[in-house]
Amino acid sequence: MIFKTKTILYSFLFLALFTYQSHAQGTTYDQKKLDSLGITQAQIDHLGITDINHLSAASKRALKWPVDLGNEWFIQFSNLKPLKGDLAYEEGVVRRDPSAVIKENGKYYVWYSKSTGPTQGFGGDVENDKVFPWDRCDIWYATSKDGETWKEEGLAVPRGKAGAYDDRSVFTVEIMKHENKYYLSYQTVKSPYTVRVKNQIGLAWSNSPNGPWTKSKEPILSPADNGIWKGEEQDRFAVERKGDFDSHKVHDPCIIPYNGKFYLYYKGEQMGEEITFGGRQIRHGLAIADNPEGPYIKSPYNPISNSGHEICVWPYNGGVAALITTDGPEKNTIQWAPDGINFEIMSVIPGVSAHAIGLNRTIDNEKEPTEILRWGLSHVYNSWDYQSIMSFTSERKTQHRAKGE
Ligand code: AAL
Repeated sequence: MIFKTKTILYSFLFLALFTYQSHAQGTTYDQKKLDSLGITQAQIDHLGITDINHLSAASKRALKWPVDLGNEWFIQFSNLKPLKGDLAYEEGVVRRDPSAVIKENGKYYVWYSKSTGPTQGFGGDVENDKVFPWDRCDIWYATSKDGETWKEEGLAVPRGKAGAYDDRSVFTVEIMKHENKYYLSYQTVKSPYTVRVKNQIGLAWSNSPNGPWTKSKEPILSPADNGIWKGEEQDRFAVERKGDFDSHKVHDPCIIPYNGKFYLYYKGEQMGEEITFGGRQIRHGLAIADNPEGPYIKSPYNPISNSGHEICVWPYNGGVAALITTDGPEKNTIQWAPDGINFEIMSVIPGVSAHAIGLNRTIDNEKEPTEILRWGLSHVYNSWDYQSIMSFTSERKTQHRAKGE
């Protein structure tokens, strides 16, 4: 009996010591076994996996991550800061969705959606009411010496005349400068602004950032025409067929010169949109043109994201980087595509305080992957009726230490 107890005790001690040692030092696996699983010893050590014969579902996913990912793409955003001067919050006025910031004549320039008065929503008379804060908007612009105090310069692009495709609202604008010409791309809505109304993208160009602007006669991009509404009632969730990811709305345009062509990234909204395990069904698309004015042809690879909201893209290292926020299972990630089309997750970042980002295109975007996000513009909901433009900063985070550590 005593002998038996001793044997059991020793066995336990041996086992405990063995387990401690193998964990303390990490287990070295047989190369054949590693090869059969298609993994390396370095991956096991990096991920701290206890036993490759018992891989959890989470470890199996982690083993698919690239080992050399690093933290170059990992950042955190600051809280937003109010602007000064004419772009400070003004009761009764909507200023939102700032474009990128560019520098001309020694001044920063920004364009944005501007409207006045409260939002009534869709419950009443949509012919005369204001259904969203971005309804009944025109595109205005402002300049600044320091990026903090802004002077509103005036109207850049007004809504179209009654009957035009942009007669109800022009909003959510982006700027592109190419060969000394300026291009504003923006969303357009034709009246009446019902919940089923299709949203399109328009373009205006000028030889000066101060205008005058010439508008495209037709939209440069429209929703896919392959969804079918169910019934006559204004219900955007009732569909016979949903159609492509952008069958209802094309939004948030951003054109960048890329590989000798013009890449128009946009947000798609689908007829019969659902809430998925990542939130709203929102995805991004791409349309490519040989000339800035178009025609823009949608990529057969669309959608090129499975998540996101407002478009925030910049060229980096021969490819295109994108900040993906707000909706979908891959929200709060920064992604990069070597060809501008096939995006992979480069970092998963803490909640993004800065939405509808207006990137600061004066920053050297090639310095490091996220350099362009060091400061720029965003907007805030002061209330459901009124929004104002704010500034953001972000910083790289490369270590996590306790106070005094
Ligand atoms: C934003 C953008 C578009 C939408 C509205 C104004 O977040 O996605 O611009 O139309 O909301």
